[in-house]
Amino acid sequence: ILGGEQSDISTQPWQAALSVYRRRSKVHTFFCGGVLIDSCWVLSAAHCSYQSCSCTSEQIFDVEHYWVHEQYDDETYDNDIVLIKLKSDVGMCAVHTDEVLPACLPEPDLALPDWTECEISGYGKEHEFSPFYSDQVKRGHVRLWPQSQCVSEKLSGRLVTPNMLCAGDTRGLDDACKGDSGGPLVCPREGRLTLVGLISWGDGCGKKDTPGVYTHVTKYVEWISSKMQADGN
Ligand code: 4AZ
Repeated sequence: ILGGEQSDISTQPWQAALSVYRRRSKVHTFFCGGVLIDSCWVLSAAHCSYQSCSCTSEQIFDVEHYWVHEQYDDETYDNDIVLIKLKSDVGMCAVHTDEVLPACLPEPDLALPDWTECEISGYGKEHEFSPFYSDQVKRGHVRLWPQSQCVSEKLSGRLVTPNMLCAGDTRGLDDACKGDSGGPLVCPREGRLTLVGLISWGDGCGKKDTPGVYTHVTKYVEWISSKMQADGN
């Protein structure tokens, strides 16, 4: 997260981190964000899914199974969403605490006003060319761009589809960056923060008048619940 501020995990209790565990060195290497949406279920970006272990910062789980969206396009990042089932022997994974709590999914017809002020979070880079990820979760403030301005002209010509949404800081400060992808864009909705986007891609980080691009979660609510139901949840 560029700009923004150091946050506390109890303010971001749905924030998940994906990492690979290397047995030899006994080191967890972080690579992407994620969002806890139920005790055993995490959403992340499909482009994060070519790895194999999932860990929240306070409660750590292996991945039992994951479903990359059938129409995910590795070139354009269209349908950049993966649903991850956490492994558990007892049918329950994440236990609700002050630090760990699932995010609310939106209703399938949720449409928020343009420029709604929302929040992003993650452990990603604080500067585009920084070699490091942040070791503490950060949060940033971005506004939802009108869909009419969320177009390839604003993003170095890269394709933007209706399954994507744009959000950015009108002050030109806060933005998501490398390592934040898969993590949450949450917006206030009837007094609660609701998951609206997954951090997906952008033209660099924190460039003036250039929004970050997010997977439009509202379009996938049916897809998410059908997968969860088919798995017997
Ligand atoms: C990334 O590489 C990335 N500024 C994510 C978000 C943005 C840029 C890059 C948006 O994961």
